[in-house]
Amino acid sequence: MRIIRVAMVSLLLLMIALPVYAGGRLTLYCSPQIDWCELMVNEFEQRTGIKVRMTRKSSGETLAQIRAEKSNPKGDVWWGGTGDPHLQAAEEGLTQAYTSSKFSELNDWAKTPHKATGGKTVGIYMGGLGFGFNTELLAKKGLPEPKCWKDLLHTAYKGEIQMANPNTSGTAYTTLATMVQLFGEDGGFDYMKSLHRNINQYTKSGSAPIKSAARGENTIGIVFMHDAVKQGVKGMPIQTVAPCEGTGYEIGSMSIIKGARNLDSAKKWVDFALTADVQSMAASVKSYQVPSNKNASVPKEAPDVSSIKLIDYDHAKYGSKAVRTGLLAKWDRDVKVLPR
Ligand code: S7P
Repeated sequence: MRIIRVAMVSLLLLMIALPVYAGGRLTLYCSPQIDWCELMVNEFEQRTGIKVRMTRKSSGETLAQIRAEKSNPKGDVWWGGTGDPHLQAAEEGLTQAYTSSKFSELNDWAKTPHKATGGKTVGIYMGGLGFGFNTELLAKKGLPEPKCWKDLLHTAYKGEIQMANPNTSGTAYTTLATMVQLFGEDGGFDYMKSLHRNINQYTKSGSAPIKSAARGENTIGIVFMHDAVKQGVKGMPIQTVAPCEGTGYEIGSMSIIKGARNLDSAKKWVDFALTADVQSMAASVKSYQVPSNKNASVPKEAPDVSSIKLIDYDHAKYGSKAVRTGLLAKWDRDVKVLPR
């Protein structure tokens, strides 16, 4: 009798669990903001019945994890984060090719990484780099409003600026690569060394500097402009700046991990994430990047990239293993160790 009861309870539990697992599983490495990651996971689970296990990590950290797991891959898809480390992952053979049926709906800038890597990565959004500042703190400290990258080198800002560490953060690597492209390699590193004197902390995550500015714990944060706009829309005293010299930008990307255990689910995720109405949902969690699907709605809050001086950022070069690892090693050796 007891055996029958146990069997019936087990059967019942299985029936409850079945609708959730019927569609399969997916292990997702997610690099955008956690609220957007969670929104995407919930929507995907509802639409497909596939159960997702998600972890959120910054771009450089995720690349390091996928590399460390190379001989025994645990993740299926890496969604979001700056495109440069996705390009490096493709070059290192850590990701695999897939062309979604949604590919033809994408803007050309989102197709470029796909074409450059034989289909191993694809663009999902775009966003310009800049900085934001806490208007109340700036006024209280009697500091001038910075408008240009070079303004941030002024001695008045000593200890007032925060950025992430370019090894862990895609945002911060984009900053380093942008300075090298704006001012040349020597000029770019001179800039980073001078900036270092004004930095109060290098954070792990790229958006952390503007979150701490929003909390009043930091004055200026070097971040993607959409991450600063998010804080302003939330009602925080944050003003966003598109630097006067011009600025770099990211092609936020997505890749299927080589050796993915749940390849069918991974392909379904890629199709889902390139779908116009799914991309349009980002604005509901105040993620204001420009979506890659031409039919997705561009949030009205998104910084208007047509009115911002964007440099001709060389993604192929700065996403290559040799250049990216070279710049990071040089930053570790010549910048990070300097006294402040
Ligand atoms: O917050 C959104 C966003 O700025 O975060 C991504 C970023 O790479 C993840 O943070 P890290 O800088 O810490 O790597 C960007 O792709 C995205 O636009």
